[in-house]
Amino acid sequence: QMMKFAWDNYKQYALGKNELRPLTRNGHIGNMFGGLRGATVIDALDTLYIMELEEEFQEAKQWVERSFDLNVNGEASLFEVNIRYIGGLLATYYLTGEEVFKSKALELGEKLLPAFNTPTGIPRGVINLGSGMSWSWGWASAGSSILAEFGTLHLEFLHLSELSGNPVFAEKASEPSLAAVGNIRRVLSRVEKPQGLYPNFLSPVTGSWVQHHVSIGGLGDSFYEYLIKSWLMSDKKDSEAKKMYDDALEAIEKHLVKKSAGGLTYIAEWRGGILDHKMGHLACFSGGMIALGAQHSTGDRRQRHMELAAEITSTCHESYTRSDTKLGPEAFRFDAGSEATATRLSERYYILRPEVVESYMYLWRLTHQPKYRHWGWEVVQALEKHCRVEAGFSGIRDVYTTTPSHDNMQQSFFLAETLKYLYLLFCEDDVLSLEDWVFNTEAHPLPINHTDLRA
Ligand code: DMJ
Repeated sequence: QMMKFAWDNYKQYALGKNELRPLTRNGHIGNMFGGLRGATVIDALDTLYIMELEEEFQEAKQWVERSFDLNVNGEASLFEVNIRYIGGLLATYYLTGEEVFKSKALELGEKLLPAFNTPTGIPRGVINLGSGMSWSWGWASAGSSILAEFGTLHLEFLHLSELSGNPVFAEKASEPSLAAVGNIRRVLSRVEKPQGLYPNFLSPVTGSWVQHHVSIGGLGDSFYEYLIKSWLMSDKKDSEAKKMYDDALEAIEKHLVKKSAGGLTYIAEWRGGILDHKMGHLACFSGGMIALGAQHSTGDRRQRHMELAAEITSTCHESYTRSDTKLGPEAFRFDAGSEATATRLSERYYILRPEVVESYMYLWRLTHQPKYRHWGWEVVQALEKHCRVEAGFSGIRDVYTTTPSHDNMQQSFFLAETLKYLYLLFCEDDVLSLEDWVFNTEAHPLPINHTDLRA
């Protein structure tokens, strides 16, 4: 019902734009997608499909067939186009077997390749989808590329190679330097890691780190996620990815995992050796990731990682329960007497992000402890109470007040991720089973070892 409401309003007021502005009842285009349109359509497709919203799925599919134009000219984020558009199209192709989704994914994938034409093969963050020119984000220090961006291509690009028969996306190009994501892996496994940690900024020209900021939240997050999921998606054959994940997690445990005075476990950020005792909402996906990885460890390590995953998820839950709306802030801190609460005005907002319910979903599926469903239900109620407006769902500017100030944005990831993970939290485990699927970082399911569930 929440998904239908979000979709119906997007369709009525913003179809063909990227996202819905639910208060002003119009569409938002934004500047991340380089002239591509319909981000919400593509992000919503697989969610509509798995929720069996048949009529709505057909509306979305029809838009893709009739109106989704790839001949655009504009500055796109390589990362966002990959996780939302390519991820959404691939997942819908695998779920439905309908060719239109595959052919659009492949055509769009080709348009991203020029971003990899750098001295190291590490792609730049921004690409003009028309001219193929690429450059780094203006805000990224010294023309660097971002770990969470170039490290979050592997799952989709392997499928692009598999489906197209063209090795250039993945590993097997005749010239190794032409294999887009294989090459990224090579650069990363060779570069020296300070104390085993991966900083967030790397030069695509020299292949060295530009700044020593490490975070499991924004700028770093999905790089770690794609290591463990690459291994799982390969049916546990990509042992290089598993080793990189294990080593990275060991360094994170050693240097970043902390316990607050009040007993809450959190993952701090690291700036050139100095800890910043802050966790972003984005970092809350890590409970789910660590639990998923723990399933494939043995003995002490398995138990330790399951405990860590549960503790982090519980801390993220605390960041929700300690607010008046029961929704969590963009970032929360553990300093100056603060425990899992935002201390800065600029960090009090909630933009319909999924990471906390994502961890609830994994922890539920992997432990079946009822508390995760209870916590998920608290989120459903809070979303209905504070984020539902007349024409859709909106983010809120301050989770610590129940007098609503809405931000007038229904993010596309709310339909791709937040509502999908909530739905899966209350489904049987065999709906998109973790044995058969990995979710890309936008919650688009990709089959493990290319198993086709329709077979
Ligand atoms: C999503 O687009 C993805 O989950 C991404 O990895 C991080 N940010 C948003 C949701 O918060």
